[in-house]
Amino acid sequence: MYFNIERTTTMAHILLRMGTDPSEYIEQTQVHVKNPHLDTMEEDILYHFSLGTKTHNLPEMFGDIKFVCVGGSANRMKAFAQFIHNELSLPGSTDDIIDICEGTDRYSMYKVGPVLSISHGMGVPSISIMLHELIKLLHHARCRDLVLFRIGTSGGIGVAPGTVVITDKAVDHSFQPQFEQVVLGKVITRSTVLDEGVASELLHCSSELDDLPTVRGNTLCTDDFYEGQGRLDGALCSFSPEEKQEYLQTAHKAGVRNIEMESTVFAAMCRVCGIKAAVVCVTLLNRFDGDQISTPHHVLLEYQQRPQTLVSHFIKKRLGYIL
Ligand code: R2B
Ligand code: URA
Repeated sequence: MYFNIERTTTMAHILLRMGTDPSEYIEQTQVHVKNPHLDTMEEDILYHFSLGTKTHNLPEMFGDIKFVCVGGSANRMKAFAQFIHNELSLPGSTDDIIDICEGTDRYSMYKVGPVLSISHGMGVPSISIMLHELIKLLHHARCRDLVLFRIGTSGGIGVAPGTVVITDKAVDHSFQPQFEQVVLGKVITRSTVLDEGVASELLHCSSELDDLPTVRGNTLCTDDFYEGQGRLDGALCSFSPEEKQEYLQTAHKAGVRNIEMESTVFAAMCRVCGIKAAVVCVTLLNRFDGDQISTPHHVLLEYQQRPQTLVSHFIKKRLGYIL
């Protein structure tokens, strides 16, 4: 299979580029699942990935993963895998990069060397299902020292379109850094604070790249693109333009610089499971100026490349490709 051939070569690349002291960048951290019942199961079927512990050798397939990148669209995550393949000068052709989840059309997954690229769809329920299975997969595969990124698009608040926002805190509708999950009819609240070290490292990486306007700020996560994000252009609208502006102003004062739809559950689940994580989203518009995304398609494509470029730079630096 493609990933087996790659794995050997990639580890050789990495060892060559590691320098004399690998401990400089390796911190031994395991992926912790927080579910005592998993140990009692004879088999774990990762249904939405079409993978399982009995049907697949997960440690062999995924044991060398060091970076996981998730994003909404399957096409974009395939493009990211191809981009990383070229950036890391991996052997073989990008045409041979296969969808590991080809047995299902729920999510797509691509592995290139030590990098896993997966789509998660839109919204909290979709990414949450994917993250449960991803975290179990990484646990079964005995992965260590991982960084997990969400790369995506967002609406900006008071920043120019095309700005990349590295999330400090993923916040809910009342601008609190928390995610509320209903479990057995009760609300469980989890913190959504992200890894400070990875965020600072990403900001430093952005300073080394041209044409990549980047800021750090809080990210508002909503359960809807239209009314939920204060848009006036949905099929329904229950508020006035003034009320919309007031909410966006309050968000801005609370340090919010962009709005998207997955960051709180992403941050919360990674935090509980001991995974270092970051959210890197480009803004497609400034929501103070409007609601519709009218930017030309080719410009949007270039914007969407920006989080990929930044994360790729981070990965290359970590692997010693760039000093
Ligand atoms: C950003 O873009 C999508 C909505 O268009 C959503 O998945 C998000 O978080
Ligand atoms: N994604 C969002 O969730 N909101 C936007 O405004 C743009 C992209």
